[in-house]
Amino acid sequence: TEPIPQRPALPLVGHAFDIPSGADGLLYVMKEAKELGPLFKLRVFGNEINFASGLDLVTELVDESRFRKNVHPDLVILRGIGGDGLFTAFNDEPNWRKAHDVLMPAFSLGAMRGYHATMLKVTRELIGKWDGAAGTEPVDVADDMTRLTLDTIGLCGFGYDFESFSREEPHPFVTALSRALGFAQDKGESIPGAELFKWKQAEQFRKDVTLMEGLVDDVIRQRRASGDQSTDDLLGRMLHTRDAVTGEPLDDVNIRYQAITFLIAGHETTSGALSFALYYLTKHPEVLARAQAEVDALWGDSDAPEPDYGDIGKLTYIRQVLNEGLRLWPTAPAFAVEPLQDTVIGGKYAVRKGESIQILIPQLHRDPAWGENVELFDPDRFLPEREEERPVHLFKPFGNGERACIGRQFALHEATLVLALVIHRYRLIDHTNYQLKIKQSLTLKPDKFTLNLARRTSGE
Ligand code: MNH
Repeated sequence: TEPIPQRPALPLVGHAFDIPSGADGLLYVMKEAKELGPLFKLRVFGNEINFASGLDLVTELVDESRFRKNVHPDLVILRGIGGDGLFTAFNDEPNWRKAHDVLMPAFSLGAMRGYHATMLKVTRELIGKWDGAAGTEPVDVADDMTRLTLDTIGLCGFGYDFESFSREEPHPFVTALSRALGFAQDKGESIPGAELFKWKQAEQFRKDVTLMEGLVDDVIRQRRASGDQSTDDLLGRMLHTRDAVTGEPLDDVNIRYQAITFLIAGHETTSGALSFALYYLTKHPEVLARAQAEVDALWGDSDAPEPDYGDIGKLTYIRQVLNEGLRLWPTAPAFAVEPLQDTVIGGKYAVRKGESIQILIPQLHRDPAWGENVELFDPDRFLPEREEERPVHLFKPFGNGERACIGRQFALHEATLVLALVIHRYRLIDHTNYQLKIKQSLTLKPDKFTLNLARRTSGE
């Protein structure tokens, strides 16, 4: 075997000083992957991190008979927010299987039928706001998409209305969340022990977590008090169904962690995906024209289209646009795996049982197997007839295997509906000649992307 490629490192600190913080850190590891190849190692103080990206290597690493999800140190920090909720649960924590089984039915394709009307209602609130801005003032795309996705998961999952569109400022949950994520990220990157000097931030972190917990505790209490026994949303399922294996319901502490997990995971990534899609549509008028032709074919020039559940499946080009955006900027840009046993990967690199290997999704999504010009935004890569020839593991925006994203159908149904209605109604005016800058806080978003909107008149 050979050692895993790595740049010369300083004693003790390792590569810590080479890695820029925030989104530049992601761009840095992507550049390193280009230069060092499909597998390389970074060391940040005591933590060693392997980064994998080539198609062949990733195909090996997603084999669940040899590898499983790795709950790496950054995820362990996030357990301070999400506890043993699905996203941050250790593989062998019994609550993972229990909650997974209890919640799965709420994410079936059929369940989307039940969420459709609520998703549409929230989209109309976005449109109400954007109608007011059209021709008058620019809109902040990622901020408004965050309003939309938070309200959607709040209502669909918990019957709770964040009322984000009647607020100037983000909901306090969002402010607390982004500060808490920032603290967690900072903690992961800083010198071990440095947190001793960051007691003020640590205290703020505890306050932010308390605010989020307080909100979900209220929601749970209200539902219990209402006597509502229905099981057709996430909260109803968690409160009123029993796990088939143990015959037990989820415990109260776990329900709180699941609620926080879903409120976070259910909105951060989808809002980023919508924002990137709008960015690329703005920069590619020929793609926008095709997408508008698709929605016009369904809804004509109606001022108040009534998309029904069945329409979403017909919006295949919109779906291609979303997928191509997720190819270039998968909004959850990495997931980690670990070997079940000591093993050799890539034919020559020894890795130990439990060792963390991060799969760098944006780089996998730029593998030469995508063809030439991988940086080019081209939704035709996702033409239905080309899906079959694409290697199965070349596109992994939702992670892998049993720990893959449970909310994938939910995200795609919501995002397809929203994107379709938005481009049906507006022209997208790139008033700043926006240059893409990525913002990272756990997930990726275009930073400071604003658009001017104008209502479309027929034929435009
Ligand atoms: Mn989601 C896991 C990406 C939307 C709830 N999600 C994951 C993982 C990726 C991911 C990648 C795997 C992480 C890992 O292996 O460590 N998720 C996305 C993307 C979108 C998304 C790119 C939108 C676009 N996710 C959603 C939505 C919800 C959701 C919407 C909820 C309504 N995701 C989850 C949960 C998990 C997860 C819960 C953890 C699943 C598990 O481990 O059992």
